[in-house]
Amino acid sequence: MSTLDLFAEPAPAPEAPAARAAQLRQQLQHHGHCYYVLDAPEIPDAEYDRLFRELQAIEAAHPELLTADSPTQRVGGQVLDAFAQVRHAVPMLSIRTETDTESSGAEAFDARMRRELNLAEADPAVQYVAELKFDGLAMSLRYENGVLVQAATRGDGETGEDVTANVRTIGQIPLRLSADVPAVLEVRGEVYMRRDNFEALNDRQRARIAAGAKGEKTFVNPRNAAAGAVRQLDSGIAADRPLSFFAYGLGEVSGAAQPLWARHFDMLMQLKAWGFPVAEQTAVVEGAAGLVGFHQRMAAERDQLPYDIDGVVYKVNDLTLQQQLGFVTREPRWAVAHKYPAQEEMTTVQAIDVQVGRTGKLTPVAKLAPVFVGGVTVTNATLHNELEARRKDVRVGDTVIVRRAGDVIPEVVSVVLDRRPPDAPQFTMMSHCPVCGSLAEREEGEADHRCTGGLFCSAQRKQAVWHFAHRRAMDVDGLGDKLVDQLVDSGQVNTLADLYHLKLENLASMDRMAEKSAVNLLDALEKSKQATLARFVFALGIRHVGEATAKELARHFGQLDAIMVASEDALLQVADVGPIVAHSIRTFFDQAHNREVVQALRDAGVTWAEGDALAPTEMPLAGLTVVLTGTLQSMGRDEAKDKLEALGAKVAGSVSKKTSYVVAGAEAGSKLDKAQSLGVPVLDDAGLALLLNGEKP
Ligand code: 5U1
Repeated sequence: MSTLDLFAEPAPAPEAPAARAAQLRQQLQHHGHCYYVLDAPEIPDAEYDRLFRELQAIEAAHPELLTADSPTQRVGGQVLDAFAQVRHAVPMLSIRTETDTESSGAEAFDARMRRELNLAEADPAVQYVAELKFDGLAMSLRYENGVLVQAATRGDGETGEDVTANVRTIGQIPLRLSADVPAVLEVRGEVYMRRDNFEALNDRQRARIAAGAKGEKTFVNPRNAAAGAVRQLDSGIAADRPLSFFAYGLGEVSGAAQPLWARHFDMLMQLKAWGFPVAEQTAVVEGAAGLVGFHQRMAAERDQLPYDIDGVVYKVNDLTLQQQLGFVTREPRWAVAHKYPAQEEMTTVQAIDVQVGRTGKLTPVAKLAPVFVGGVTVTNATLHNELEARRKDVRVGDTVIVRRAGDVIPEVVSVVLDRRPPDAPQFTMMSHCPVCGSLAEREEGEADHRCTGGLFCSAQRKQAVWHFAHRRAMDVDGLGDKLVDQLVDSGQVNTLADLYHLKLENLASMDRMAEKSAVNLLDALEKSKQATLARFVFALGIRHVGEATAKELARHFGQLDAIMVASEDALLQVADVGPIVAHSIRTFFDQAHNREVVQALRDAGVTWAEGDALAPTEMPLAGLTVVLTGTLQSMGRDEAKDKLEALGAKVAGSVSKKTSYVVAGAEAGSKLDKAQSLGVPVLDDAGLALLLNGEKP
């Protein structure tokens, strides 16, 4: 039966519990097989759990419907034929699992324990061991006379699979223990895969698939990868998949001279002393408050752990009390697992939109049927870029598994291919920006498409205005982020040139804008109209054109019109400009709307001194290296730097023997000391004025 068949049938009406129970049993059997036997789950755990709970509820309400073969009557999965079967000397128990809020679950467990132990209110708090619930594969390790003789999976709790050869490859599992261990010691715990090892494994798998290897696949999550590795028939392959282990319990223990421990925690510490990994977070806590505190701490730490956990486990610490509490079917009464909200869920893709970011990056975003995952309702998941969307092959109409861990943005983990509608089209990135219609381009070697609209694209407008006003661009003092947001959002600034048409009344209507600040801003805008060519070119925000490149362009071409019409070949002649930068400049000025913005800025009065292109060597201060330090009286350091560079000097940040001059203002510090010790000439404001006159002092 395919998953499609399973989901195609609508759930029977509530008045037909027998039919629904039969259907659920069939579905759970199918998915249990996929999960436990094939290691290839088709649905997220949360979906499986929901079906399981629905069946449990029906059986509880209608005990006559309970059948011996119901999945609710079995702890684990089936045993693979290919592995030898192992009968556990002591059954591998399951654990009562609850998905609860942190306090009510812990309090209910503590209240249950106190009731079962007949404790009065005045009696002291029960002591618990709080542990992590690892998201891996339960394992029983049997040591005889200190030697690992067998590793077995849980299987159905009574009979598991002999996976000794594979488990021997796990470096963390001791093959031989010190001589003072009991003659027979079965250590129980969880085999898991660390997240970094999982990522590395999937990278290797992708490389193998890309190289054409047959039968290879990537893994959905670390647990799935760990289970796949443990069930490898070829232990050489298992060894290639790095696994880890945490111990948390015992099976058969015999041949010890006297009782070895009185508390669960002491037993864990003994296992640790014998060389088994025990999670360092394991803690002894008192009463419900202690359990709640642990739950909260672990929920906060969860995403920083190097491995996945899906909840926490609470156990009564005192072994005598554990014995007194006993078992219900296959679950001990003295333990409970509290699961965190599922981090993976299944939903459908209703559309794939393309969003344009402030830097022009085009991001495909899957619009999802709302789904509650990782504690929030998720309706969007980024697909990052076209390559990623294609790699995952996400299509409109697809059923997908969505993951949201902690505060990390939700992502599509994989597509449930069985449920893909027949004519779902593959995603293709659009050729033009969905916001402004400019060309969308992907540069060679880059994954992202970008809108080339720059100044013109409204999605990029805030970023463009903010960049334009920057101190090192047009230097518009007082035009901060918040004000830019308001001006753009209110529609007062649609193009950069609109900045120069702002009136006092426009600014006064903005939040937290005093009249004095508005007047100052208008003055700053007016002052900024007297630019330099380099600052203006930098202010345009052409991709890849930083401050240094803008200066080189200004120096090389002398005039804006020359830059605007320069071919890529001509641009390549400029120091600092390579093919990517040349292409970016050409593309920018090829767009009519960008040329229109430039013209509108000129019309608004933005101007700069234009000159002929000068070869750098012909400039008056060519060949000089100047260091600026301290507070100058005549001008700010940025202004001095611009002026010196415009005359061909290089302005450096540190003093060396090669420095031509150090210009030192008030409170100059170590740079001045160094200049003096190296004998580099030191200039004051007057000396700087001479330099800027093109004279060498
Ligand atoms: N940490 C931990 N995980 N875990 C899982 N302890 C623990 N104990 C378990 C299980 C199934 O079972 C025992 C309570 C029998």
